[in-house]
Amino acid sequence: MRPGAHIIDRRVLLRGATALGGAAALASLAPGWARGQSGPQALSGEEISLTVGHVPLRIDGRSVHAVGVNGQVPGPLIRLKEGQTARIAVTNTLDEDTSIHWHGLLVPFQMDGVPGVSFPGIKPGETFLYEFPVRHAGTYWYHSHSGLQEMMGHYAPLVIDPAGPEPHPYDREHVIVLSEHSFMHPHEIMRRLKTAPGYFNRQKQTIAGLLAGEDQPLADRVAWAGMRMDPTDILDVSGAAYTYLVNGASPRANWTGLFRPGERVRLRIINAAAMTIFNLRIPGLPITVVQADGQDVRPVEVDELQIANAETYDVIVRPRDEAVYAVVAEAADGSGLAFGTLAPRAGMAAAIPPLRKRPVLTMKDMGMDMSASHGAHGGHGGHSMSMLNPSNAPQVKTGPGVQMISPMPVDRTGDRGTGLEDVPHRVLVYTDLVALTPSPDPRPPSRSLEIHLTGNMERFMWGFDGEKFSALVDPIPFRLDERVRVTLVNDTMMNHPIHLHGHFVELVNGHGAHQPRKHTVNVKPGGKLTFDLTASEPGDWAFHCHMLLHMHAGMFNVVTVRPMERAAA
Ligand SMILES: [Cu+2]
Repeated sequence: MRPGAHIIDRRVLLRGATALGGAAALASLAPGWARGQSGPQALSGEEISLTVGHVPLRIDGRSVHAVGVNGQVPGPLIRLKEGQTARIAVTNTLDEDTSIHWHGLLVPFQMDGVPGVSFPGIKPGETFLYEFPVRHAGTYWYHSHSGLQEMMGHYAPLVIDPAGPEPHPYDREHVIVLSEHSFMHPHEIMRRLKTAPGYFNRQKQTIAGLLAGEDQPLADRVAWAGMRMDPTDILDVSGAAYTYLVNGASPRANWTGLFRPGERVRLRIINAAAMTIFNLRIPGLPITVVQADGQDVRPVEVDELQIANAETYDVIVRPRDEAVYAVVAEAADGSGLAFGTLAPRAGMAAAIPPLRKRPVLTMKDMGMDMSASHGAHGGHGGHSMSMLNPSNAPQVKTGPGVQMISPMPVDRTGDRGTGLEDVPHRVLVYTDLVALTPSPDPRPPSRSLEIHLTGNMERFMWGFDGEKFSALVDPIPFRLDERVRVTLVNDTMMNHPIHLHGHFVELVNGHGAHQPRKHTVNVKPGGKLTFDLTASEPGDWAFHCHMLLHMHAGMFNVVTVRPMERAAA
């Protein structure tokens, strides 16, 4: 941002703060749906107007500058109906370009909202008209694809009601948008990560922890240090910098959703965070998952689920008594939590639980499943040599941007997510997801493709196949309507939620024709994951990690889908 822009931001912020002030500001900024009500507050119909601009946000009494939509963070809920046409005019009042990407919606690529890929972006003072047919139902969201605006508040929920009957009936619903906000500007966060990796990791292992028998044994610790890896480095940006939010409300502000005992309450959970994976539970209430990434799945009952950035899960809970229930979304590194309450009456608050034991990464997260031969990693630093063996992946361009190539990556779709390995209750894993209806494309894949997720945590460099995105990187070509099996191999020790625009991919998880369809798939540290893709949508599509700063640092490419004759040219 230019220096002058700060002055303007500040003035806008001060004016806003003076005009509204304190709790009144918070109340008037929070949209109706975010206050636990549902219904008429949503924007719906054929014509919708949105304005992107500076928003003075208050979190726990402190003011912070945000970028919002229609003066709100999160922005307004858009509610559409399958089969309608949407015409959404977006006006930019910022002093920099903006954009809106409709995350998970199948739209013509010119309406997909990625500057430089699908359209030029929306200049300051301009209005861009998005126009597209609404082809499918489900819970989605929308956000900026310009700079780091998403990290500053430019995100919001989007719900599409089905044209036909709802396959999973419910009596009441609440939208739950999980996110984070920092009092530090995103560019400053990025700068600190570049200069001091692990800057926000306040949970490093200590001598006291070692002596107490917590964390890693000494031999492992010496080995990890030799490889310049930190097993507590789970999320790049932690609770040290972030306040975690439910519908824009901090844990203290306690977002509350109401219910009447016995009702089936549908929660549309959206992870709109820029850098945070959440582990979500509602102690005392079983959670029935009925939809993943907007696509219906066979109901599966769990006690906790992990939701990566950009994923959505629709769940149904059924509180049968007059009690209050805590909605707890813990950051996967255990550094903080987002919190809200489900209650039979307004004004009731559940207790905020303490954080659980912080997770520590294992050899499996480094792409070495040594469960069968524990002695092999006795830890003398010797196996650091094997961390960069390119024979495992000849297509990866090795260099400073590649710190390791997973020596023995295994499919981890059946594994619990980071932080949930040992919790004593039922946890959703990807292999639990079974599509309600069979795949629209029964053909077997005609070719397969492997893409490596690479990085150097020491330098905060990220990419695909060893390359940071630039104009020089070749796009990934698909022939229109071809069916391809794609395997993503994670050569890093971080989770990467990978998002392909314009398509649903079918996660290969053992359920054949009922493989779940997703727009975002989280590839676990050191592991791999496979999906089938029918390249049915012509055009240029963004393909990237949804950790915003990973994308910003280069884990991004363009997928092109072309008819055969043009692909050959
Ligand atoms: Cu990533």
